Amino acid sequence: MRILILTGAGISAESGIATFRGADGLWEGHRPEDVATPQAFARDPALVQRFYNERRRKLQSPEIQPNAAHRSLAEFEAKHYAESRNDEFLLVTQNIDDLHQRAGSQNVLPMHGELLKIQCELCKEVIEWTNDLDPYQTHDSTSKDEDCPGRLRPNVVWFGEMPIGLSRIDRAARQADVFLTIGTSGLVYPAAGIVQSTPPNCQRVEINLDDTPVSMEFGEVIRGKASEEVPRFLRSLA
Ligand code: BJW
Repeated sequence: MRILILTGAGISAESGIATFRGADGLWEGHRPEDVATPQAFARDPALVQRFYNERRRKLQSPEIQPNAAHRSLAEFEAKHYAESRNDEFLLVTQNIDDLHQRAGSQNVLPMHGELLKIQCELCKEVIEWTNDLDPYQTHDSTSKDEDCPGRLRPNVVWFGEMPIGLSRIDRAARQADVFLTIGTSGLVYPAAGIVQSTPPNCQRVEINLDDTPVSMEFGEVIRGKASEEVPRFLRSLA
């Protein structure tokens, strides 16, 4: 059985990470569309870096830990797909936190990037990063041997930029026997459109607290908390 999973901010909400579009989801009154764009970074780099600095700091605080949903996905993969290849089990996440990896998931594709990495705008080198980033910090400031003058930015995918791994995701979707989506609003593309690439005989399951604009694409909709419904659903699959 080939299984493709897509997770969004809802799976990390119970770990204490705010969603984007929930009641607590606005950040200082800014919509994600106003902060998570290259235009916003060009216009107000201090604001955008502060947004990511705060989230990077919070992600590393001791109270932020994987929850039962993250853990059950990792356990399911370890138990049934430990030796598997060719993305028989693929966990695509839109989240930039590292909670799936910390829970022990192996085959994870973070399609919107990773908060604990930064990228040089000029040479595109990706660097692991746990500290704050200054608005105009340049690559050559990170080490005395480095002479690239490019500006550093969070290694994340903003609106208008190309998400990571799209052809791999499309291939996994076209071959999926089960497609499970967890805690995503179905508002942001191309992630919200992955379901449409799954074959007609694919078991399509949506776990979310609420209906989404793409709920009608799923044969099974499970309404409830990810921490309860994901372990329950995975037990039913096994
Ligand atoms: C719970 C829960 C609990 C809560 N249990 N559930 C049509 C086709 C293609 C593109 C477009 C299109 N129309 C428009 C576009 C362009 C644009 C787009 O989608 N815009 C929309 C606003 C309409 N897309 C892009 O620009 C993308 N790039 C692109 O399209 O490139 C060109 C291209 C063209 C054609 C094909 C392929 C490519 C890039 C999108 C990048 C998104 N970036 C962000 C920021 C990342 C960095 C960061 O984190 O800061 O990604 S925006 C933000 O939204 C973030 C998220 O990953 C993403 C999705 O949010 P998510 O995860 O769904 O969170 P929420 O808060 O919205 O929802 C949480 C859900 O959880 C809710 O439903 C709750 O009910 C639920 N929930 N608690 C279960 N306990």
